[in-house]
Amino acid sequence: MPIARPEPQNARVIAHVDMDCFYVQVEQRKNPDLRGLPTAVVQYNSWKGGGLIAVGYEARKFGVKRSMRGDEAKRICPNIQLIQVPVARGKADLNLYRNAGSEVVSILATKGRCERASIDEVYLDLTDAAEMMLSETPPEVLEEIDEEVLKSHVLGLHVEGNEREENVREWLRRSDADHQDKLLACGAIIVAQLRMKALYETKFTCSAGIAHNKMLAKLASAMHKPAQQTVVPSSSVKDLLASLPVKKMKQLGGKLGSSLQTDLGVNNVGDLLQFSQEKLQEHYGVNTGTWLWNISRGISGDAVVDRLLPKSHGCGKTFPGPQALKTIASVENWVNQLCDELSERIQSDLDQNRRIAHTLTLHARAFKENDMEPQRKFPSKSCPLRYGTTKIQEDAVKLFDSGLRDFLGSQHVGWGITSLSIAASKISDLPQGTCSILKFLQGKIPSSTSLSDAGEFHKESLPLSSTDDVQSKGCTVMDEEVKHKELASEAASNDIDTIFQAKPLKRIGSSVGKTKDVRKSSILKFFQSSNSSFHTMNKACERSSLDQASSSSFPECEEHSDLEQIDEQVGFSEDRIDSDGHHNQTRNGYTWGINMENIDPSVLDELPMEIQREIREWFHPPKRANTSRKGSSIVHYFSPVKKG
Ligand code: TTP
Repeated sequence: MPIARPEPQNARVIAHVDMDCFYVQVEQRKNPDLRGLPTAVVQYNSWKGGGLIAVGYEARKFGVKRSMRGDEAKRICPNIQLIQVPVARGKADLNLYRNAGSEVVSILATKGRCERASIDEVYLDLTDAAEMMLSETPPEVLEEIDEEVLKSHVLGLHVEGNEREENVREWLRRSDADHQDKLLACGAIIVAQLRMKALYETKFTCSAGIAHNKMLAKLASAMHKPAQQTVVPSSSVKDLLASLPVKKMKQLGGKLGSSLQTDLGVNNVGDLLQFSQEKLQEHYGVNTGTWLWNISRGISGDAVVDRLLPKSHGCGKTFPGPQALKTIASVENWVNQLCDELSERIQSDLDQNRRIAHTLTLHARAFKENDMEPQRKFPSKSCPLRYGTTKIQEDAVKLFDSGLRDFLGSQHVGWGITSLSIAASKISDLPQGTCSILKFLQGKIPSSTSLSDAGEFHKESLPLSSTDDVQSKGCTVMDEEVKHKELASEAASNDIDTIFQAKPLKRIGSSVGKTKDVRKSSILKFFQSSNSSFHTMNKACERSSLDQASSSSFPECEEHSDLEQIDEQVGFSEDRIDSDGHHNQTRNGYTWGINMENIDPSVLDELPMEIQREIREWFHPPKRANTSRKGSSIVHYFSPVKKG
C-alpha cells in the first residue's frame, strides 16, 4: 500500500540512476568482442532458446524484446548474440551481476545519501552537494560546462536542433532562476560527473533522472536511455503527469491502477486532478486517497534511505509446464539446493557485513488436479531463521509440508509445484560487542581465518527464538523469467560495505570548476574511442557455508497469504519508511539485544575474563543471571529480545 508523505519544506535534489541493459553490459565487459553487436542475455533454460532477460540497445533496434524466447529473437535478428546467464546449482547464478552493480553503487554513493533500490538502480539524495555547489561555484560562474551535462534533457525546455546544447547551457546558468531550479542545475552537473566517473571506472553506462523527489526522478530516468539524463523542473511536472498513463506509475501497476481506470475513468495520472482529496479518500481510504491526491501534483515525501545492502536475500526457481514438481522427493531436492544457496549468501552477509537474518520464508506456486477451489493459493510460510545449511533445509522442507497441507486441505488429489522460492529477511546488524567473542573463538579454532570459521558460535548465537514478531510478509513470488530482476534485487552483492560503506562521502567543493577539463570526455566520445582493454574489477566474494547438524525443535511457522504485500515488502523494492524517513524494518523497528536472564552463568564463567567482562558490559546495569536453566544449550543464551 502506498504511504502518503508530504514533501519536506526545503527543496531536495534527488537522482534516480539506472544502469542501461545491465546484464548485457556486464557480459560485454567480460567479453569485449560483443561490444557493438546485437546482444541479449538469456535464462539458461533451453526451451525455445531460453527466455530473454536483458536486451542490448543494438538488438532493440531490430525489435528484440525481453518477453521473447531466444529462437524468436534469432528469427528477427539473425546476428544476435545470445549469452546464457551463469548457472550454479541448476539455476541462474547472479553473483557476477550483483558484484558489477556494487562497483557502480560505490561510485554513485560518494556524493550523498545512497539507496540501492535493485541490482542496477539507486536513488541519491544530492541536496547537500547541490547546495554546496550553489554557494561555492554556481553553474553561472562556470567558464565551461561539461558536454555530458549539456546533453541533459530538461523537461519543458524548448529545444530545437543545433540549439539544443546552447539552450540547456542557458537554462543551467540562468541567474534569474528560482532556488529550486538552481539546485536542479547543480544536481544535473553532479549526476553527469558521477555517470562519467562510473563509466571510466567500471565501463558501464547508466541513465538518470534528476528531480525534487524520488517519484519524479524515477519516472525521468527511464525517459531517455541509454546513457542520458533527464531533469524535471517543478514547472514541467503538470505536463509530465498529464500524459503519464497510470499503469506506468510505480504502485499503480496493479489493482489500484486498474480500479482508477475502471471505477474513476482515470487513464493518466494527471486525470486525478479533477477529484478532490475527500473524494479520493472516500474511494480508497484516507492514506491512499491522500497519496493519490499528492502524486497527481507530483508531491512525494519519500526519503532516500541510506542503504547499500539488501534488506533480504531470496532465491527461487520456476518449473513451468511439464517441469512441474509432483513428488515430495523432487520438491525436497530443489528446496535443498535453494537453501544451500541462501545459506551461503546469508553466511557471507554475516562474515562481510556483520548482519544477521531473522526470518525464513518459503513461497510456492502450485496447482491441484481437478481443482475444485482454484482460488486457493499455496500459502507463504515463515519461521524464525536458524543458521546452518542443514537447519535451513530442514525448516524449509517443514514450511513446504505445512503449506502443502493447507493448500490441499482435505482433498487427496495430485498436485504440482510450478515455482519455489525461499527468502531470508528481517536482517539486522549483529549486536555490538560480539566482535571480540568471535575473534576469541576464531583464535581457538586452528587455522581459522574468517568469521565463518567460527560458524558454530555464530550459528548458535544467532537469533533462534520466535520472540520477535514476524512482520515480514515473506518472499517475492519469483518467476525466474519474468521477475528475475526482483530476485536479483533481493540478493544484491554482500561485499558492498566492506569495500565502500566505510568511505567518507566526498563533498563537492571548488573542484566542481574542473568540469571544463573533461569537456571532451562525453559518454558518446567514450564509445567512439573505446578500445578493447576492458578489465574486470569483480571482487571475488569470500564465501563459506557451514553445515550444522545439530538438531533442534522446529519453530512455529507463520502463514502469509497476502501476496501483493509480500511482493512489495521483500528485497530492494521500496521500503516501508517511517515519517522520519527511517527504514522501519532493520533500523528503527527494533534492535537486537541480549537477554542476560537467558545466559547460563556456568557457560559465561568458562569464557576468558575479557570476554566475560565484555558480555557483562553489554548490560546496564550488569545483572548476573540467577535463572539458569539446566540442560539449556548455548542456543538459548543469546536469544534476542525486542527493545521497546
Ligand atoms: P532493468 O533495469 O529493468 O532493464 P535493463 O537494465 O536490462 O535495461 P534498461 O536499459 O531498459 O533499464 O533490469 C536490470 C537487469 O535485471 C536486467 O539487465 C536483467 C535483470 N532482469 C531480469 O532478469 N528479469 C526481468 O524481468 C527484468 C525486468 C530485469
